[in-house]
Amino acid sequence: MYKNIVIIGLGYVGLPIAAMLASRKHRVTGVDIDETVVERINGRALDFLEPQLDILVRAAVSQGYLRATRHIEPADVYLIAVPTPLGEDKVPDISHIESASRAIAPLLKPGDLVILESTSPVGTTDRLAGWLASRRPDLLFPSPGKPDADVRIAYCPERVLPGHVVQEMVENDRIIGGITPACSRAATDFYRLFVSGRCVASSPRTAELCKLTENSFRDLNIAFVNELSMVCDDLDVDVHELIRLANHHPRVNILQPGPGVGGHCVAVDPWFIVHAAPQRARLIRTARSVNDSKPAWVVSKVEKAFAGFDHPTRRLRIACLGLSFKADIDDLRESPALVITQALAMRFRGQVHAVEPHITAVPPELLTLDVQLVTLADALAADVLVLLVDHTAFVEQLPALARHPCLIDTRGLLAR
Ligand code: SAJ
Repeated sequence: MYKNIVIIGLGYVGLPIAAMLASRKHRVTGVDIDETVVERINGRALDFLEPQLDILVRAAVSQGYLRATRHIEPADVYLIAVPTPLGEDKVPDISHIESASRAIAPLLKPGDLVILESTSPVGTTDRLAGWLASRRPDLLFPSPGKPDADVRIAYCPERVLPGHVVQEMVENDRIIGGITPACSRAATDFYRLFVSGRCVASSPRTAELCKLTENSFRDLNIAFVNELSMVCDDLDVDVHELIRLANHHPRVNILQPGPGVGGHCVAVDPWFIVHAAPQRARLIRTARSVNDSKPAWVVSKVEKAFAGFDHPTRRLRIACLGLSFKADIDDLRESPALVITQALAMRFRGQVHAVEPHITAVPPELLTLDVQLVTLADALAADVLVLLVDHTAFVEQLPALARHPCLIDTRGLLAR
C-alpha cells in the first residue's frame, strides 16, 4: 500500500523507525541535512550503544531497503522526526518542522500521508497543515469535520525509552492524532506495519499535549523524590529506606532520587507546556526548578566532604563516576552528571577525574577544565568518589565502591 516511505530526520527517533520499516521489507529513504550522518548510515559505519540498532540498520542498508540521502525524494508517506529544541528563554523552536514542510510540499500528490513524530507544542500539526496548504493550493488538505481531502496528516508522538528503543518502538501503544478520522485511519494502517501495541486515535492537539504530559508527569514524579531526598538529608532520615517503606502502600509508587534530570525529553518537554500556559503550569514549572537545583545540591555535598578532611597536606582528588544522563547509555545531553563534574572541575581545578565507560574522548565541556577520563580501578584511589550514574559497570564493582571511605552515592546504589 505504501510503496515508498521517506523519513525526515535520522536521529534518535527517525533512524530506528527507518530501520524497523526497512527490516520489514518496505522501501525507506532516510533524509538528513548532516552529510556525516548520511555517509555513516550508507557506509554502515555505525557504533550505537542502543541494543540491536546497529544490527538492524546494517541489515536494512545491506539488503537495499534503507538508503540515506541529504535530498528529499518523492514518496507515499512522509514521516517527520526532526529536532524541536528549546530556543532562547525556553521557547520551543519548530523551525526544522517548517523546513521539512517546505521540502515535502512540492512532492505531495493525492493519497499521500504526512506524519509528524517530533515533540511539538500544541497546535503545530495544524500549522504544518497550513504551511503545506499555502504551498499547494491545487490540493485539498484535511480539516476537522470535512471528510474529503487529497492528503492525510496526523500527529503521532514517539514514546520509546533510550536503551530499549527497538523493543519499545514495536511494543508500545501509540497515540494517533489525525486531523480527521480518515487521517487517523491512514496513520494507524501505517503504524500497523511494525507496531504490535494498540493504536489509539485522537486529535492532533490532544496527541501533542499527550506527549508533553507524559514527560511532565515523569519530571514531576522525579522532582518529588529529589525534593524528598534533600528533606531527608536535613532531617537525618535515610531516603532509600523511606521510599521502600512508603512503596509498601498499595497506592504509592515513589521513584528513585538522583543527581538531577537529564536527557533531551524529560528535562525539556515540560517547558513546552510552561511556555504555552505560563500562568497555569505552576507545578510543572516548579518541578523543573527542583530538578534543575539538584546538581548544585550535590556539588555542595562534595564541598562539605572536602571540608571534612583534616588539614590536607596534599591536593585531594575527586573522581566523578558517570557522565551520561542515565545508566548504560552514552548520551550526555542535559546530563546532570556532566553539569556536576563541570562545576566541581571549576571549583577544584586539576583535581577532578571522571569515569565514563561509554565514551572514549573527554567531552568539550570538560576539556579546558583539566578533567581526565580514568578507569574505575584508578578512580578508586581518589579521596572522594561521587557516584553520578548507576551504570552496570559500576554496579558490578559495588563491593569495592562500598569499601571506599568517602563515597557520595547520588543514585542510592549502595542501598539497593
Ligand atoms: N531519573 C531519576 N529517577 C528515576 C527515573 C529517572 O532520577 O526514578 C532520571 C534519569 O536518571 C534521567 C532522567 O530522569 O536523568 C530521565 O530518564 P528517564 O529514564 O525517565 O527518561 P528518558 O529521558 O530516557 O525517556 C523519556 C521516557 N518518557 C517517560 O518515561 C514518560 C520515554 O518513554 C520517552 O520516549 C522519552 O523520554 C522521549 O523521547 O520523550
